[in-house]
Amino acid sequence: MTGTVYKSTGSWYEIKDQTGEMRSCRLKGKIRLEDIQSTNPIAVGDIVDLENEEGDYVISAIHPRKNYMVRESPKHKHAKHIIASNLDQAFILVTIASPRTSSGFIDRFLLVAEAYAIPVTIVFNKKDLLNAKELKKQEELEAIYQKIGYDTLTISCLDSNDIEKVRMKLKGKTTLLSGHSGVGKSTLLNALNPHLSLRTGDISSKHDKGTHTTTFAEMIEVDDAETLIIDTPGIKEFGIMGFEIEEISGFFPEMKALVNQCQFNNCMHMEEPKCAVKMAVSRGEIDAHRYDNYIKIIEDYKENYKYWERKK
Ligand SMILES: Nc1nc2c(ncn2[C@@H]2O[C@H](COP(=O)(O)OP(=O)(O)OP(=O)(O)O)[C@@H](O)[C@H]2O)c(=O)[nH]1
Ligand SMILES: [Mg+2]
Ligand SMILES: [Zn+2]
Repeated sequence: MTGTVYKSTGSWYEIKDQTGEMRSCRLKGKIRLEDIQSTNPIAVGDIVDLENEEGDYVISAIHPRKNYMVRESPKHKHAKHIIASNLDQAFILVTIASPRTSSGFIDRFLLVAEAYAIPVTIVFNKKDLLNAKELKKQEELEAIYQKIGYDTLTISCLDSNDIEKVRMKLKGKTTLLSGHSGVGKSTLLNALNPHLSLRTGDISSKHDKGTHTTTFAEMIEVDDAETLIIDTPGIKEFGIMGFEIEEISGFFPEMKALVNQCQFNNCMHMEEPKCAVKMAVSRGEIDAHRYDNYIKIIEDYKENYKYWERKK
């Protein structure tokens, strides 16, 4: 029998089996895990085989993943944490204020999604809270990301028309919902389906941050069994892992489009001469913040890379 992982708490997994029944399962004792580098060998979205072991079903194998979102484990440096797998698309929920989402976070998320060809919609939430200056800032950000090919949406969870726009984009798909704590992921799901009554949290007035209300990723059926959303705990930092350093610029679409015009075909757009990307940045054709975030990612990565070199 096969099933889909709806929730994982580390030792127990909530699985919807092929007949539609929900089951609590654990991992079979002797299961061979290929992904030993990962802190969570089984992720929400995984398709698994189930075996009957003395009346209880246990997970006996994981099917190959179509794709997945991965980051460095916040608890174990240099270990991977699979956020979710087998996705049709991802929504990154972003807020300009309460809490403020950094562009570094957005760009890291986009790069990992790009690596696995997962389409992303950047959803700007809490538009009802923005003053004129913040609204302008948001429109500028939207324009930057639209120009390089990303879909954007501007919403408020308090606005039922906006909720319907979101609903249309979700229909029939499996969507990962990600973002900092407090941006409104669970609130959005409750607005889509009030029967869910997911716990939501307040924004700390002192730190302008969320309070990590959702603690485990969970697959949720909105409207019908084919429309699936994965609600996730808020992410503070999105550590990049698992790529060759030279391939990272290829996950920035605007850089990828220019690399053929650089003097060196393996140009990383850093110190190299006659770099088409750096020229485009200086002409304002590539957003300077995106480029700075890229440089920061590479610098962080080099630190980790030293570590991996030593481990070899
Ligand atoms: N004004 C306003 N408040 C919102 C909106 N969306 C969410 N909120 C509020 O933001 C706070 C945090 O919302 P949550 O849904 O708990 O945020 P979350 O992203 O699920 O947070 P974690 O589970 O901690 O990752 C709650 O107080 C919500 O009521 C919105 O569009 N407008
Ligand atoms: Mg939540
Ligand atoms: Zn270059």
